[in-house]
Amino acid sequence: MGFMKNKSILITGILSNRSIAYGIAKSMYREGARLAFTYQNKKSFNRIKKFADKFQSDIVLYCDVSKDDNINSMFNELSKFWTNFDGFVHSIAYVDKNQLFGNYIDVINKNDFNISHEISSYSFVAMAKSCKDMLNKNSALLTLTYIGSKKVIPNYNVMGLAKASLETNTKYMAFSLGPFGIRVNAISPGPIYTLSSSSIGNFKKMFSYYNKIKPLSKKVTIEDVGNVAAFLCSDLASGITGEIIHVDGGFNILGTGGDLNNF
Ligand code: 0WD
Repeated sequence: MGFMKNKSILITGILSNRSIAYGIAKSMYREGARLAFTYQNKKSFNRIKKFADKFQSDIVLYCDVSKDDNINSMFNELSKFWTNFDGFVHSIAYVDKNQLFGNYIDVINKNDFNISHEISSYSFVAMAKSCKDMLNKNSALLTLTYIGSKKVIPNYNVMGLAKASLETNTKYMAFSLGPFGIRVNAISPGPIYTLSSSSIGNFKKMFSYYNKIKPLSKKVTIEDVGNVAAFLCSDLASGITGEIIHVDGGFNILGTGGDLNNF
């Protein structure tokens, strides 16, 4: 019997089978969760439908989180399948590619600043606000962040600020929803090749540097992230809320760059 049996979880942010949300869906499904999915782009419906079939789900809902109305109508649709449920995974981030390469001061502008924060941080609390009354006690909400929130990662630029906002959002949400028995956490994975990450300038270089210096030699996979996500959204993690859990092979503990084996 899986540790997520009887849990109903909504998964956002699957774009391909390389998406982190895909690894999360795989782990949650293996542990017995019932899943529902959202898709952002009408063109990707067929693809997401195939993933949903694979996870024995017939719930595939349109949602572009940049519009509050859209979030509300998506949960309204979801309520036709599930009157109550046990949480959602927010695996969504966006900023125009022009922000992900170059000197921060030179490329930043107000419009991209606002969009990155709205989609990558505000949408997490907007979703929670919209579905709060549908969430069972012992529900869990989960988002995905990145170490660029705390330390400078060249070319990550304004997304670092948006992730810092998302992490603090996670903590305030945990405080706000704790009395209702709802937990809120974030996972901070190491870099993983996906459609989004490949648009970050020099990602390949940064990826190989990270893999060279992190304590664990194995590469972090979407399955590694998925397993931690399943744990955090299960009752096994009933005492954990407001946390940012690193699934990065230990990269975040380093206080120095360079190849540790050469010290
Ligand atoms: O190295 C990585 N891949 C890392 C990713 C390391 C650490 C953290 N993360 C985070 C990302 O910042 C993001 O929050 O994990 C989350 C998922 O990232 P991913 O799996 O790398 O990305 P991907 O498979 O491309 O899916 C992210 C999706 C979007 O993809 P595109 O490429 O179209 O931006 O977020 C969705 C969309 O499907 N998304 C939206 N969904 C609803 N409404 C919206 C929106 N307005 N905008 C983007």
